[in-house]
Amino acid sequence: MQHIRNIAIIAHVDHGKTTLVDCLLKQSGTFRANEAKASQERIMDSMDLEREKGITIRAKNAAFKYKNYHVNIVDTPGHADFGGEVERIMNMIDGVLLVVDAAEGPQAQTRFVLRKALEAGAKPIVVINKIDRENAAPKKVLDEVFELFLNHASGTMEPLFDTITKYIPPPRAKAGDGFQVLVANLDYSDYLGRIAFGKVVEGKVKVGEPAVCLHGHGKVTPGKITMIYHFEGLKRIEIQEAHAGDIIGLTGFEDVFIGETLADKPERGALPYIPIDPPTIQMEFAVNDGPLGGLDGKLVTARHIWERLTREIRTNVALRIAQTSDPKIFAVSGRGEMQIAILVEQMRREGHEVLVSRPEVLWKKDATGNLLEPIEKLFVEIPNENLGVVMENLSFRKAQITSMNHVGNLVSVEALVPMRGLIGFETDLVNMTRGLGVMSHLFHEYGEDRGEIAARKNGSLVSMDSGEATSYALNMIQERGRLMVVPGDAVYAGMIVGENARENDIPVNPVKEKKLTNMRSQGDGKGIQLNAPLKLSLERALEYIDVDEYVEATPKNLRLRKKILDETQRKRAEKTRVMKFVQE
Ligand SMILES: Nc1nc2c(ncn2[C@@H]2O[C@H](COP(=O)(O)OP(=O)(O)OP(=O)(O)O)[C@@H](O)[C@H]2O)c(=O)[nH]1
Ligand SMILES: [Mg+2]
Repeated sequence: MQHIRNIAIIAHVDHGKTTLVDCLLKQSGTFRANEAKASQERIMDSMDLEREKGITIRAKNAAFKYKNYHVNIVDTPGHADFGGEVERIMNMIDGVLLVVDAAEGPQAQTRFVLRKALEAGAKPIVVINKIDRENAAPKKVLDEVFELFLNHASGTMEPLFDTITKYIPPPRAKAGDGFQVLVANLDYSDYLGRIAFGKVVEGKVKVGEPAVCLHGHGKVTPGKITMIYHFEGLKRIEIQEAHAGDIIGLTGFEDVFIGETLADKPERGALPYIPIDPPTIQMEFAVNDGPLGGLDGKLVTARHIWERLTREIRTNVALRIAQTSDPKIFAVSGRGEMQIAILVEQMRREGHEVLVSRPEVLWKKDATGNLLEPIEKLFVEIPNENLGVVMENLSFRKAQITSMNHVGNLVSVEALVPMRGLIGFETDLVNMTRGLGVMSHLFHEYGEDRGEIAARKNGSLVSMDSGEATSYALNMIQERGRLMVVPGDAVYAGMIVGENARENDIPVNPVKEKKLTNMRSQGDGKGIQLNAPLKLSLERALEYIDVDEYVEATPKNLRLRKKILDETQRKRAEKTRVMKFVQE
């Protein structure tokens, strides 16, 4: 059996099956040179009608020898009327040659016969045929054939399934009495409370059994397993008992955290605790108290924001939240501005309005009072040609390059960068590499203060009045910098309507109307050419704003504003950078 192979040739009509069988038979030396068959064409089309019409009507067997293999081969008809012939022979064979004309590409019958073959569990080999034809496009045809396979995912995926089961070893776990579960993820349900997900590392766990939670800081909480789930497809199925190696969800422990161990008894001991990266940046979430507050969103009060944040941290373990001395302001800490921006975006979609501050890093002090700041390990991969600008940008950000590797056209760079310097880097990277650069970062350590990092060089153009922006007014304002609003936009006093070309903030009046004394320019706006406004995405806006500014995020609008809207009050308040510290 080890030396037998049984295959069929399948294709759309006229794509060259029978001719290919000729070649296989002849080149494997099946006929002696003086045999009549050696010079005949389409040997397998032996019926008179087949020869007359030039098509195969009946499926037929042949065989050839190759090395010490005996290969049985079945030629099949491609014409749609004879599909039954193809279907019938499928239980004889284990593989098919799917022949496709390089000029015509896959056709209706190609699809049909491939489906039959895959349903029968035959392994396919694609043969792109007639590549000598004038309009042959073998590469394109190959792509098209690949598409066909994607439509039969169950069939093609089989080699991958086999590879997974063959190469991935069974779970590292051991059977026995009692149990240990290492918690790797959390979820929350209003009915069940906290659900801890993880692998049964040892033993077996049953519903109703007493258990303990071995916390990361050494504390032990006694409790009971109230429910166990495992996964079937995307569904969570309740089960009564789970065994070593299973990945399951458990309920019964409200304060279990990622990295901690659930076990049958304290003596079982905790598995090595894997701490998650600490939050290194913080942003303020505040009630939208601006004049347009509540116009777009339904969830606008401090209570709405706090409830939403509380719900978020039940499952999002990388975030921390805290109340501040101002009941309308909450502190949200996390691993990066993107992570927090995603939360803001979700909140907008749920109908929330919220003011969000610029991300500020969380500092620490060492035993002797020296300032320490979070240092991240940065990984960047960029095209060679962008190396110069990226390195320059990184050096402004106080990055210390630790390694650099050239692979083909790409360079991968590793660096230690203060988190402060990393804010806004992703946007720069995308611009510097036309989107080809990729980056990621991990917490490295709290290290010594890396010193001054240059911040935004432009001040803001701040509206001094409320109303609708007019093109007449914006036309004058755009002389001073870049606009962020368009005519017709609602603006208010204290709102940022543009970027000043200079470093300071200046008040502007975007709602001014032209006096209608000059008859010729009646019909405000005609003939005025405004430059395209600067439209910032949420993430970009968050890293763009200064310490005394907010992004106003509502379901329909993103606006930038000064924290203090009143001009006189704002002038009196000093723009000081308040340092935020980690709350241990
Ligand atoms: N240019 C070119 N023509 C080919 C090639 N292979 C086969 N043909 C021609 O294509 C036509 C059909 O060939 P067959 O071998 O009868 O095709 P088939 O798939 O067996 O056809 P059915 O059995 O009727 O479905 C014939 O005229 C062959 O000479 C090739 O590689 N290049
Ligand atoms: Mg044929």
